[in-house]
Amino acid sequence: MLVGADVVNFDSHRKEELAEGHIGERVTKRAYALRVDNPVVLAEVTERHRESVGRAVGLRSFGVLVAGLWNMIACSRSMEEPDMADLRIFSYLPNPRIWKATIAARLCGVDIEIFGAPPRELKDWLWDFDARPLTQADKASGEYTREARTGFAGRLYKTDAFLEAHPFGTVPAAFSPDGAVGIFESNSIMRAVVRLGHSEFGLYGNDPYTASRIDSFLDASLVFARDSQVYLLSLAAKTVTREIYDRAAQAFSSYMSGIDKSLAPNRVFIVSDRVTLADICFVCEYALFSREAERRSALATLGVAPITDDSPATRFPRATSHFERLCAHEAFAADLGPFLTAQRSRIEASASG
Ligand SMILES: N[C@@H](CCC(=O)N[C@@H](CS)C(=O)NCC(=O)O)C(=O)O
Repeated sequence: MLVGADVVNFDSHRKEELAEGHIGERVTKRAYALRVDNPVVLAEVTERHRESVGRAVGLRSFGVLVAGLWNMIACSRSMEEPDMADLRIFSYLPNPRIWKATIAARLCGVDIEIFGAPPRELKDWLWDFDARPLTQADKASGEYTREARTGFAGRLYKTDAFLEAHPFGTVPAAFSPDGAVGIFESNSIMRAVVRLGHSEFGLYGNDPYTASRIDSFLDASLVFARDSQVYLLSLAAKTVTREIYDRAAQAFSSYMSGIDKSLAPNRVFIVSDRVTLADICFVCEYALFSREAERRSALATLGVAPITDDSPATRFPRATSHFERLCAHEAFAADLGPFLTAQRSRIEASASG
């Protein structure tokens, strides 16, 4: 649990909202429901969420039988007025970049829906507002075929409408409910959530100066995220070089020093007296970067150890304890909890293997 009077305040606001049946409750359910690695939660989903679950989970997990069920549900649903979420996000799953949006959504009562599949399966999806697994005809037509650029290899399948909404062609890809507006870059998707939500929680500050200071942290995170992404992708592809490693180490050190300093001498949050987008972004970027420790053997071939082996808790004590405290909060734990548990076993396996 977080400490400090402001947090207590913030928590009680949220509970009040939820007690009134606020849609924030649905965010949590929906986010859980759409975790492709946890199909058990199907039972918890309400009737109107089933189509999304069928798409995100069913086809992968249960094959043709569920595909039939999915079609039945989709047909019956098309006869009703669809229950539109405030924002739709398409991505590979799980994806720490999306957690920026899901955490923010839980904290300010926005209803988002998430479509996607694990990274290796997303190359067999049609990337679109109505994203779905590809059919043989989609593949054969050649109409949607594009060269992958970042994080994927070979071919991807994207509609023209997707590329119009998302000119950089990347995921996570968010859309307005009618699909007309595409929002890209995970920080901007998180900003969209907060602009759609309840401003009284102060997630984006309550005055132009505070909001701009929050932006400063988000921009700084993007500089770090660039080197972090190059490093993580090269680790996964086993193409990491000493130069990439050194750049990532430098970027990590610089970002973490700034965050640590922002929390000095004993501030509870990075920007204001309550949680903001700067805190959410930091937690997600740190979690994403920490995945490097799962690639110990790829690093050993360079004769180096994971960058996070060099005791971040000693070098950046405020930043690391901030991460831990926020991860324990329910709005963060919903995403970070399962990730950190699974990560512990992956790191153990990579150390012994
Ligand atoms: N900085 C972006 C990163 C997005 C990104 O680079 N996505 C990659 C996957 S890691 C992608 O969609 N690549 C599509 C392609 O290769 O065409 C964010 O935070 O959203």
